[in-house]
This record gives sequence, structure tokens and C-alpha cells, in this order.
Amino acid sequence: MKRILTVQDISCVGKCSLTVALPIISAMGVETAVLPTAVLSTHTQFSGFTFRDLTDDMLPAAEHWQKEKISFDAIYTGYLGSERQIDIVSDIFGKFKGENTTIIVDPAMADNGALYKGFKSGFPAAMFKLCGKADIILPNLTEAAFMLGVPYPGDRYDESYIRNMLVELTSSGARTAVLTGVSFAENELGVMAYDSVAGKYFSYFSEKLPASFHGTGDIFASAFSGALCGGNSVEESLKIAVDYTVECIRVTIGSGSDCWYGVEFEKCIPFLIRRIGK
Ligand code: PXL
Repeated sequence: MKRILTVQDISCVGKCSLTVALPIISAMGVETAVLPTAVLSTHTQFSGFTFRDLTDDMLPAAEHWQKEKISFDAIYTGYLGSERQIDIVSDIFGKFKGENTTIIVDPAMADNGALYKGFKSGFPAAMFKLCGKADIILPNLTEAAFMLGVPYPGDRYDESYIRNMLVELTSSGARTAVLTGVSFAENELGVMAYDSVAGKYFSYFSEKLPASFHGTGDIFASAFSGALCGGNSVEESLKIAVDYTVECIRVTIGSGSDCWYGVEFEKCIPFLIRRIGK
């Protein structure tokens, strides 16, 4: 069985980070080891959340795994709370990166043109450096703009702008950059990717639904990581992740959910299992 390590926080309520990565990747038939970076009562879009920092526990846990000769087929990182955590994660990549270990970095730190609460202005540059150690990075347009130090384009961009941005993102050292939340037509939304070794672009679009929800970036990244670690190609994994994320949004809209902070990804796990053909 393939084994992935995912490094992100536990937001106890909030349908993001580890509370979505663990069920989604496990359901895809991939053993999911976790390294929690912090425990929050909710994610940071709520006000008044509690926060227990676990930075000091990260390296000792990794060192124990090394002693136990535990290895990972993939490492997937999401929301990291500080530059110190980024440095530790970089160290962990060095410890566990084998010839066949795929490193996936989702630089979860911003959306809709703004950094999430609590991040200092130097954080995106540190995250961009971490992206350089990844095989595949999964920023949205806001995160990409912050990491590249360019203005957030909103919806004023065309395909050549996105192609350029993807090439610039791979200048970090990451082999493949994927931009999420890309749209070139009113009724479509999807991803565009660039593999800098093959020199090839790839895009995949689905329906743009009339609502957006918090946490869908983490759901996309989790489904992508599970699909890739489970043996699918990057292209097929992107298709699976887009289809699953769109299905989650469709079901959530259809159920009339009043849960503003997340989608009903749980109801769509059977769809995901069928989609990956397991
Ligand atoms: O979904 C990204 C995310 C993860 N973890 C925490 C967050 C957020 C987004 O706001 O606050 C703690």
C-alpha cells in the first residue's frame, strides 16, 4: 500500500487541512500519515479561534520516523503557520526525499486577492522557496501572485498571462506548477499546469457553479495527492481532483446547506471512489 505524509494544521471545526486530507486520501486507498503543525479550534476565517502551536514537536516526530526506518511515497504539505515551520518542513523533505518520493506543496496562504489572517508580508517569499523543493505545486491565482510579487489579476487575464505565470512559478525549481481556479470562459472553471521538464502545458475545465465555498482548495489538493500517490498520472490526477471538487460544490448547493465554511465532501466520497475506479 502506498503511504503519504501530509503536513498541515488541525482546524477542529472548519472542514479544511487535516480534517479533509485524512478522510479523502484514506478513502482513496492510500495510507495517510499526518504531521499536525498546530491545533486550532476553527480555521482562521472565524474570529476568536484558539491556537496550540506544535512547531517544537515536528522535528522530533520526523526523527523518530527516521529511526524506525519509515519512508513515504509522497509528502503533501498544506497550510503552514510560520516561516519557522517552512524551514522545518524543508528539513523534513531532505530527510525523507528518496528517488521515488513525490513532493507536493500546496502553498495555502491566500485567496481572493488577500493573504489569510496572521501571515506577514515576507511569508509568500519563504513559501516560494519551499515550492522550489517540490515536484508539484498547487497555488491558486492569489497565492501565485503573492509568491511572484505581481499584482493579483482578479479575473482580468488571458491564457498567455497564465502560461507566463506557470513558467515563472517553475523558476522556483518545482518541476510542475498547477494554477487552480483558472477560467477563460464565463461558464467554466478548472486548472492549468506546466511541466517544465517536458515543456508541456495541460489544462482541464469543468462547469463553473454559482457559489464558492471555503476549503475547496484543500479538498482539491487532497484528492490530487491521493490520486497521484495511488498511481495516476499528473494529468489524470488533476482531472479526478477537479471532478471531485466540482461534485462537492454541486451537492452542497443542491442540499441547501447553510454551512458557509465548507462543502459536503463526505457525501461525495462514493463518487470519488467510483471516479478513481477502485
Ligand atoms: O483552508 C486553508 C486553511 C487551513 N488551515 C487554516 C486556515 C485556512 C484558511 O483560512 O485558516 C488554519
